[in-house]
Amino acid sequence: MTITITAFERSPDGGMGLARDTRVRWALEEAGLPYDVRYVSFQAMKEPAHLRLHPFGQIPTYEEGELALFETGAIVFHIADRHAGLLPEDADARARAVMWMFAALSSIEPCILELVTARFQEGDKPWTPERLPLVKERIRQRLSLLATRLGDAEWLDGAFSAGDLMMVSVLLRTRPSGLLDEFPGLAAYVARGEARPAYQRAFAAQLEANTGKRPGG
Ligand code: GTB
Repeated sequence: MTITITAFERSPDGGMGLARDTRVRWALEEAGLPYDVRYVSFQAMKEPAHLRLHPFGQIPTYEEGELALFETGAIVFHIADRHAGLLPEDADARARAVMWMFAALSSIEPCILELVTARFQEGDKPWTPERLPLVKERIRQRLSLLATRLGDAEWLDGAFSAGDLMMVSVLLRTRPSGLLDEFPGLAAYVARGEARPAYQRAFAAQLEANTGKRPGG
């Protein structure tokens, strides 16, 4: 059955791979699934046809036959649950991989999004210079604890899983601020994720869609 996802017609990051369609593309590539992309403008995202797919008028969405999903956590879990390669067979290991997906989305991503909001949506507010250091410190606290837990391990819990895919995707958003490089262990972990051929294909596809160029091209 054909899988169709939605992505920004023009991502505000110009193809850095930070928009959330990249994590869905990555999961599809890891699972070896072909997919189509429907590109939507900011205006089209708020129109009834797209709102039927995504109640909050955002990307990405995922359609497969009668099934329509939004929320990258749900989409990546669906792909990982139905196809080999992203979740372990062992039930306990599988539960832990899902736990790491949730950790990425609910214990790490929110403080990173706070920084995005503080800089880009509230950057002109008078309180921003005072707020930014507090927001950054909250991210540092979380990253420090995550770095301690990861230690010298290659991945968060044994073999690469959807938990790592989600964590690496979330951590990538700390790179532009310089915060990721403050944690060399996490920076190396993210680099291992980016080195995966499936990630490379996902990144190249979104780059080409946004710039017309292939990586290095
Ligand atoms: N919880 C949802 C999920 O995980 O699927 C969040 C979806 C979401 O935030 N989608 C964003 C969106 O559609 C795109 S990814 N925004 C448009 C809108 O709300 O009107 C967030 C994003 C946007 C831009 C960059 N960037 O330019 O670097 C990075 C990430």
